[in-house]
Amino acid sequence: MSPAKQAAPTLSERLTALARATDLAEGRLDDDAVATARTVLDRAAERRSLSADHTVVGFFGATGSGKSTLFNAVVGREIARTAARRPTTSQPLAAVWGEAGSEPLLDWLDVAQRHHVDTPLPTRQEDAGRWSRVKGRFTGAPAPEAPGGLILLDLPDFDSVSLHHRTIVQRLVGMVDVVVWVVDPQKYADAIIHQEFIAPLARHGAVTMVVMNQVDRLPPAEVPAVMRSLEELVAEDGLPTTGLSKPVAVSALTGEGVEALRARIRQVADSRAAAGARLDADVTDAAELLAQASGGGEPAGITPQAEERLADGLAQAANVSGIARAAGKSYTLHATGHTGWIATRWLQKFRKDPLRRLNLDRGDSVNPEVNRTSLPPLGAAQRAAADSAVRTFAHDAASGAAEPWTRSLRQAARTHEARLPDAIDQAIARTDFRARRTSWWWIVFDVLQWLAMLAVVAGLVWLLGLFLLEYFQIPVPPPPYVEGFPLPVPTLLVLAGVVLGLFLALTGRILAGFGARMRERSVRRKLRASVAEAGQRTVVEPVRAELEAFAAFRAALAALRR
Ligand SMILES: Nc1nc2c(ncn2[C@@H]2O[C@H](COP(=O)(O)OP(=O)(O)O)[C@@H](O)[C@H]2O)c(=O)[nH]1
Ligand SMILES: [Mg+2]
Repeated sequence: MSPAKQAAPTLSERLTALARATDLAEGRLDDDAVATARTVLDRAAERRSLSADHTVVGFFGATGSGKSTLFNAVVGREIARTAARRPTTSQPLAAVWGEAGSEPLLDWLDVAQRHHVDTPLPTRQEDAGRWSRVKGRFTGAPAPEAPGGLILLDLPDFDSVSLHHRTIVQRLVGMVDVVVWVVDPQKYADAIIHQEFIAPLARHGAVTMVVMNQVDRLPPAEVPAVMRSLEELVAEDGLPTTGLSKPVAVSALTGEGVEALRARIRQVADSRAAAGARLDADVTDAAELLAQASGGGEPAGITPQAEERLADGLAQAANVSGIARAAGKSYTLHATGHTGWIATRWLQKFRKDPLRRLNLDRGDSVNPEVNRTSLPPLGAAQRAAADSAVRTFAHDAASGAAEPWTRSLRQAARTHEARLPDAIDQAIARTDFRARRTSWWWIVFDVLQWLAMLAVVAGLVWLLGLFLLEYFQIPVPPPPYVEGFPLPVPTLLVLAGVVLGLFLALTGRILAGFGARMRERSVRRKLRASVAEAGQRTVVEPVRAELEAFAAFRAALAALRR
């Protein structure tokens, strides 16, 4: 694929590219198009393994167009009539020039009747005695040094009443190297030959000949008009009307034009290029069919925004916000467990950790490989959210592509549909909530709270002692005072302890609020990342692979384009 490689691809390269495109089309595009491509690939492999020295030329046409008579005329011997037991040709019959390598080729063609001709195709001079009026305008090409091998086939009628005959014709029209359409002045305009036979092989102009036989039946003055009319029809079929496929007028009866036809056949055989040219045209046809099946347009592909949207949808399905909120509340609960006023802390025991309520309270020690949450399976609404996120993602990625690829991209997005809820669950299980981690400032608050409580208790004990001593009328010195305070030290201790405790509880709660919000945010971020990663694995990657298949398919078709 180097940029320097601009030269037209060889047949081998085109076949390789077609094989690649066909493999990629399999299961994605229309089965008929794929089957056609496979047939072309198989036939090409077979034909290329057989004699490259021989050119197989087949005479095709309607009943009575004169194929067998013309066959004999071209060969210069009455082979067809002697070989055929019935007046209509029921089996393909071969005239073979060049023995070596012809047998396997004829076996592949499944032609049993073979007539080996040891002399070259006769020339005009040799024919002179056979026909009373020879009007060959064509002098013929000079005899080549090493004439190419030739297999000329006389075939059953394509409009035969016998299905068996028609099957033989259908098979061989796909196998011969050169197709010769033999028409006659009466039937040359019949729709069947044009629509069902000539037009489908319109790309095979380089290996197609069109012959108007029986021109002797027309008044000579009408011949040019009839030939023009045939030329127009052939042009409508899509064949070029110059070169090999330009119609020739012949008469198997008088020999008119037979030499011109022979010269064309000789030329084609000697060039030894027809077999390759035929396969080349077949490849073009098969590629065109695949391209049609693929349809126009191009998928939009995966955008970062689409990935974001998918992650959002999956996060919603996974209840990421709910879990993050629970993690925040859990944080507050644990924080206030350390920072709250000692006197009221026992009330905390009655509050359940929101993470535990979600079965997500498992501290730091998790084995991510086996761990799963005990979250209930996704509910209907959550499933619907996940489905809709996946569908939207596939829709966005496929937008602009034709139907088969839209379908295959949608399928790709849902490859792991059944696994998605599990993957989401695993993603949550893998996420480290740090639910049990204590913050350093909790410890500071905890110590200070206990000190505050100690002060309260010490003050109370002191005051109680003073009260008891006074009650029992035991004289005691007055409690000490701190400079500037109207209250005695034990009372101050109690008051200061209570004030400090409440102050710590209040500031602790405010700080816990900040911390909880941070924890909530971080858990949400981590969960979303985990869920997004699960989405990447189960949805984005398969879609990406499918987009790559599309690109590879396109590239393969481009690589075989001439
Ligand atoms: N006038 C005339 N008759 C022909 C010509 N070619 C074939 N025929 C006759 O047309 C009939 C059918 O010929 P045949 O070769 O069996 O046709 P096929 O069915 O296409 O093989 C026979 O009676 C032939 O003699 C031709 O060029 N001119
Ligand atoms: Mg015949």
